[in-house]
Amino acid sequence: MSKEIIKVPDIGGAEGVDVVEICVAVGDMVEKEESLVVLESDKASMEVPSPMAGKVLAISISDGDSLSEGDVILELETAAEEAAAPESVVEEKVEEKVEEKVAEPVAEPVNAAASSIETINVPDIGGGENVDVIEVCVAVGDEVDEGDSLIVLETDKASMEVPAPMAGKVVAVAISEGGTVSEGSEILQLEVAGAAPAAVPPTPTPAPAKVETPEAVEAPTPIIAEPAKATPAEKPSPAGRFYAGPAVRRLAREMGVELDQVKGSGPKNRITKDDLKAYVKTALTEQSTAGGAGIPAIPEVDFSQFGETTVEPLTTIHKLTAHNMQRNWLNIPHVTQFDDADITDLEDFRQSLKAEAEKRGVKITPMPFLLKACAAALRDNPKFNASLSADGESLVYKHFINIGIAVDTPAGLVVPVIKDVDKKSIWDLAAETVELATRAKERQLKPAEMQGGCFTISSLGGIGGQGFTPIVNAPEVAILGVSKLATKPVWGGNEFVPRKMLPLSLSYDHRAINGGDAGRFFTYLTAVLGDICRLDL
Ligand code: CAO
Repeated sequence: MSKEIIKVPDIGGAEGVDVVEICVAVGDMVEKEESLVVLESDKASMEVPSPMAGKVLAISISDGDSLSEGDVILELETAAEEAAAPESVVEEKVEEKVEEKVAEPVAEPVNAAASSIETINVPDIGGGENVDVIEVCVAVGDEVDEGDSLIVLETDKASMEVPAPMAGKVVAVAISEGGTVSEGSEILQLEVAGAAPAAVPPTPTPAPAKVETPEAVEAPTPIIAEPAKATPAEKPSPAGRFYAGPAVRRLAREMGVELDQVKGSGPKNRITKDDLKAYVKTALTEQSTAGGAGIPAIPEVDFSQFGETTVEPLTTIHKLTAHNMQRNWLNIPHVTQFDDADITDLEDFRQSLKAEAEKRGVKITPMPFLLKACAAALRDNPKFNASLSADGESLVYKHFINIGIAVDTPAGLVVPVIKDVDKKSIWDLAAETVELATRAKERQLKPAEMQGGCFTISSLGGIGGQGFTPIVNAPEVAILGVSKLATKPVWGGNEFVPRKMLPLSLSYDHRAINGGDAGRFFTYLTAVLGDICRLDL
């Protein structure tokens, strides 16, 4: 084991380069070539890779520090054989450093008219051949200012931006993301107002001074792109800007993340690996929350730690119902209104039909009367027999009255639809309710028998309860919940009298229906249920 001091290598003579990301922490094990720190000058970003594998013992820099060649970055504990490697590493990298500076992008004037077309080529990129184009920052028609980034290139060690050497309008783009370029490759053509500038000859790039082998190990020199003009960090490019080092860009590509969606927390809003990880974590959490509405996920609990458990998969119907319920609950601003209908007379009448019902072989419950009463209320209050258009801009009124009935089956909740309720007799409706409910429980319903509903009745009256708030069955705009009939004392003017009161709850979509509409519908409905003479039996 030995301790090695890792210093800032030759960074092309740049002084006072900002530390924008420290990629490691004390205690981390790093591989050879793994990024240690991302530096950024006003002209380029660069990553300093580790010259050897080892464990980070101490870090001597902080985010935002300004570094120059030779400044200590960190201390590494390395295996003995790793420590022997530095010389060769430094030698090898010294060779790589030749011509590391990048010349001004070359503008080749086509003509010198008042408005000219300039071809912008890839400048000297430190001898790099077939360098990946990872971002094209402009599109045909964009106006660019001098210094705006045109493309971002990436080698395995650094990302570099090629800025526009002059202001102008992009008239053609010769490269695309995912392609490769070399020095001299055409990037794009720029329409430049005024006289064309003289061609800028490639700046001969001085070889850097030979690096003396220091006592301490120098990290390999990154390839540094020095575009001619600085791209101000604060200035967004026409295509929108984000700052990220090559490692982050690589990771983002691997994970399929669009970096322009990620908020950077580093200096100049640079996107760090942690930002990327946090973005992916949030996206996954949101995805696992059904509906993706940004609602915090319900934490998963291992219930077996509290006692014995069994797991039963949901039926398809149950899963579908759950999905629809959540969709409707999240999309519809629900209001639920409550009232009791005095069905004393209706119940007397229903009881009087029992003998006839038996003869007809039909069971007569309150349901057919509810269907009839709802049909009358829907006819009188057409907004309840409507649906909102998908764009929410209009109401679609239906000139037919089809009512769904929620049926509780062993496989889950299903809603068969009785068509043209207003045109059917009490006996027809009673028979159809039993028939559809039976076939629903036997899972024999055809899809068409569950479609075309205008309104739904959900009756728990045969089961129990004083009231509940049903969820609107979109795209319908209202649903009636029916609870258990109870005999209650009602003030008759002189005394309390026992009356059979049916608790009703009306949920409606407040986008389509307002409180006044609902009040009128409910008043009409309870009046019809309370006076069978008004029911078109
Ligand atoms: N109050 C008191 N008794 C009632 C009643 C009420 N509101 N509604 C029905 N009953 C009685 C019936 O008269 C019948 O009594 P008898 O056997 O003595 O005649 C008994 O309760 C059972 O009725 P039923 O429930 O079988 O028949 P129905 O026509 O009222 O309802 C159906 C049919 C299919 C709607 C019902 O069986 C059902 O599945 N209901 C559950 C719906 C549900 O789960 N809704 C929740 C949806 S979540 O929003």
